Amino acid sequence: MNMQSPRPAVRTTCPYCGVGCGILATPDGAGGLHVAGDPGHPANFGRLCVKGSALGETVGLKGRLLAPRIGGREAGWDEALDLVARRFSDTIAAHGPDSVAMYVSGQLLTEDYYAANKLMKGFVGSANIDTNSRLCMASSVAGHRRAFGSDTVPGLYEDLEGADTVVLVGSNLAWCHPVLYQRLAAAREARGTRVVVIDPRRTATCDIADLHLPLAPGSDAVLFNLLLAEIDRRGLVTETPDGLADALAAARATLPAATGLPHSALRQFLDLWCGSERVVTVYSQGINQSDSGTDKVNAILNCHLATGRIGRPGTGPFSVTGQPNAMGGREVGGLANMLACHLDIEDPAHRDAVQGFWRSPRMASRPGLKAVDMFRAVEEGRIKALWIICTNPAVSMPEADRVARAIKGCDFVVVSDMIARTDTTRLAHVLLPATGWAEKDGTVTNSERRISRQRRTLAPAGQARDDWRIIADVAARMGWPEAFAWDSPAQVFAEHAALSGVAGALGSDFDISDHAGITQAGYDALGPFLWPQSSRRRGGRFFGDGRFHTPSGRARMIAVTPRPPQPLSEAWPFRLNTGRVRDHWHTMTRTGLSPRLSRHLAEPFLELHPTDAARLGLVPATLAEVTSSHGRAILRVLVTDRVAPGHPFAPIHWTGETAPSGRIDALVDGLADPVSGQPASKSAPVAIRPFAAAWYGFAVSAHPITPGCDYWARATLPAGHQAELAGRGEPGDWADAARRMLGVTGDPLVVRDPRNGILRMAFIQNGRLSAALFVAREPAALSRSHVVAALGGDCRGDILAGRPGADQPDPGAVVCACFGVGVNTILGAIATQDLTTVEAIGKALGAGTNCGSCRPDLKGLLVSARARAVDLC
Ligand SMILES: Nc1nc2c(c(=O)[nH]1)N[C@H]1C(S)=C(S)[C@@H](COP(=O)(O)OP(=O)(O)OC[C@H]3O[C@@H](n4cnc5c(=O)[nH]c(N)nc54)[C@H](O)[C@@H]3O)O[C@H]1N2
Ligand SMILES: Nc1nc2c(c(=O)[nH]1)N[C@H]1C(S)=C(S)[C@@H](COP(=O)(O)OP(=O)(O)OC[C@H]3O[C@@H](n4cnc5c(=O)[nH]c(N)nc54)[C@H](O)[C@@H]3O)O[C@H]1N2
Ligand code: SF4
Ligand SMILES: [Mo]
Repeated sequence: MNMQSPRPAVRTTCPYCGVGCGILATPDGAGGLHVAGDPGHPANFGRLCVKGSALGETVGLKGRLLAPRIGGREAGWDEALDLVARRFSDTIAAHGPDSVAMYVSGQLLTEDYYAANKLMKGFVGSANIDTNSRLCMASSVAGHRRAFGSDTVPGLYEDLEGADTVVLVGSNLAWCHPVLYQRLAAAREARGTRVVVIDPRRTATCDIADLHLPLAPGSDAVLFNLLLAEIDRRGLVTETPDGLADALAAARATLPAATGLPHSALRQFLDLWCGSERVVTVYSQGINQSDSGTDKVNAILNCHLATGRIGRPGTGPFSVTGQPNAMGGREVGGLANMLACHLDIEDPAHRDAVQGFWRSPRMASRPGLKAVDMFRAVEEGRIKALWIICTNPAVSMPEADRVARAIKGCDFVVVSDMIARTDTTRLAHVLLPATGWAEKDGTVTNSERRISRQRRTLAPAGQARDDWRIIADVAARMGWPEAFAWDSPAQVFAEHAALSGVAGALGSDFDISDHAGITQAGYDALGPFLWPQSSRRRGGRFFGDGRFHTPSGRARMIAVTPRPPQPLSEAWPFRLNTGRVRDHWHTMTRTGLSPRLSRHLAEPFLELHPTDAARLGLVPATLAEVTSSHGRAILRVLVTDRVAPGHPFAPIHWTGETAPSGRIDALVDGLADPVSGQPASKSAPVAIRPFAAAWYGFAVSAHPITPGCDYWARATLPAGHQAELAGRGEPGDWADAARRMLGVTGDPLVVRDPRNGILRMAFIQNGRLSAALFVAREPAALSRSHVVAALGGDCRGDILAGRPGADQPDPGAVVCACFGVGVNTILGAIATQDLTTVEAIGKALGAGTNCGSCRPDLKGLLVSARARAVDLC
């Protein structure tokens, strides 16, 4: 094969967030990919955010799991599959179907997910299959089912563009659904959409907010009850859903104090919402991840149901999904309390229909264990064989240390992942290498119910196999070869579509039976489409006709009595909020491979209000030790009034691989919503105190860094690696410690100033900088971008100054990841070229003109530059 021959672009779908952007991927002939937004895809019309744009940097073989492993040694596929099948079969024979479990993921493709659900519910005969969507969408699912009688997202993305008012509640859309945010920002620009952000924290999303309501954490149900009472007072109730009177009574009984919002802001919100016939309320994890998340979802849905603002253009509640296939997982029944195709596991007629379709020997007859309970059962030895696929629970589950211990103590643990070293793969008896995004074929469903093809563009890495095939091969070895005899994902999809026809006949909203007879060619050519797709119904919005999926056909309003979040105490006086950053994805197994994505925020941090910081004696850029009744973390202190006093924020992304003391879920309680089982991941009671570091450090190396000190956080660079470091005690021999840490040999150049504990070392090999270490008693003050840029380049001793010489500009921390434009460069250009708009910055420097993810940051810099200019006058 000619490695250089240009190949045509392949239409595929982004593997990150639930926006589900279409991508044109072109193999570069050397194992890599060029990616661009697909102008023809209705989710993004050609746009991509920074994570999508950087996909090409993450498809290499670095870090991949390339062959099956048993007990740490490489093994053949047959041996590994035989072992998995035998251990699962033996455990079931000895202890019954409920003694085994699968924990899967909203990042699996629908075909993978379908296979896993069929195996567990229909053939093992247990519903002990749950998914990380339990941590993500479970409260939305439960809220939808209570209100609509089905887990249906009624609206479409275009409704955000057609609305007069868009309310974003518990959603940092700018960072977490960037392309949808860009579509909203463009609509606002074009037609003056009013945007309300409801979030205790002032996020990047507030950049386009006409109104930001920094409500007290957990008080959303109070706010939406107040809204419902106001809707009633103004005579805006136009519909008569079931439960209307009780819901109104509960709403009228709700007092505003708990929101902590000033009367004027509250009034403004009520006026805006009530005054906009076309209103969309978008909600996400600030609502779902709560011990009363389902009630909060219903408090929102109530307002739309009472006013009939649902199912029509520019209206509706809108649960934006996190993972690329969170929706597809719900469609196949990946949650322990669902069946398949939105059918009910509790309904005998539904169970019989699915069992008949699958011709399966048995059928789970009751809901299985939800994630938190599942890992408790693992801990207690009730689950004796566990298969984890496409998720990293040792990091992402609440009480993560306890979950990791439970997995470690389990008799038999299988992990399917594409990456060799994660906090979870470390605990497995058997590791199965899965193909990654660019290597697999299948479908995903985005937040607006649009099913898109993900298409294979690269050959599988090493011996990696597709998840659906691995599951089917194990099922065959467990005795059910005929039921899992698919040859391709197209066949799995066809079967799923056929089953959805059976479900549709039983009244399910999810019905794509138009595709039941799809051929390989049809599957190859399949363009993005909205479900449902059947002779009964095709595409469009749900519920505009006032017909719902409840037995009465009417919607149900739920009487919500708001509950405050878990109380704080003297021992744990802070409520820790947790969430995402712009350029990283979850536990970073993929985004961490991209140097570009690692520049925006390179270590775990704690956003703390200035009054809290002052009270705790915490200086910016030092380290804080955060503890809870479950665990401990050490985080960089970022003092900011973006957060409220008493309510700090920390990101979720760091792990045992990247920053072992930054694992946030080690702190988070397993407390879950009683209806949905979704954990309250946004409100961990914690204590905070300074971490007594004797020294702070920053290191770069062309080789992998293995720090081994009390605090470290490492990240990938174009020419190697970097790490932030700190320790309580100093090593006896720094040069020796540095060689071990930085993977280098030889004697370094050294600069030392014992008075302030400054020690700087540079390792130079063949005239090039191969590693450097900067140590001080205070947080290392040096230009990281300068040192990073110097790594691997010609080097004289002057790198030990830690900053550029007077003749070299220092670009500062990277703001625009696409073009690598630093904060100093931007501030300099704003000042010298008199730039006043984000567009002008783009023209001058290129920053913000590709994916647009940094545009809120650029706007922030314009504001701070203006403030500085005023200060100087
Ligand atoms: N860059 C990036 N994007 C992602 C992901 C990622 O890892 N990185 N992950 C994807 C996934 S799986 C998901 S689920 C989504 C999540 O997307 P989002 O839900 O938008 O993201 P989060 O940062 O988890 O939380 C959203 C906001 O909830 C706020 N919040 C906390 N407590 C409360 C409260 O009591 N009330 C209200 N109203 N707000 C509160 C937080 O301050 C935070 O700003 O993002 C998806 N997109
Ligand atoms: N405190 C707190 N905790 C949270 C949250 C929060 O906001 N706060 N958010 C929660 C939410 S919403 C979510 S969605 C979870 C996410 O948490 P996780 O699902 O644990 O996070 P990921 O890093 O996405 O894990 C995916 C794993 O699958 C692997 N992988 C990728 N592609 C494939 C594939 O095709 N096949 C296989 N077999 N493996 C693959 C990756 O390498 C990685 O190890 O975290 C939850 N935890
Ligand atoms: S918004 Fe970004 S992460 Fe989400 S699907 Fe689109 S390109 Fe991927
Ligand atoms: Mo999620």
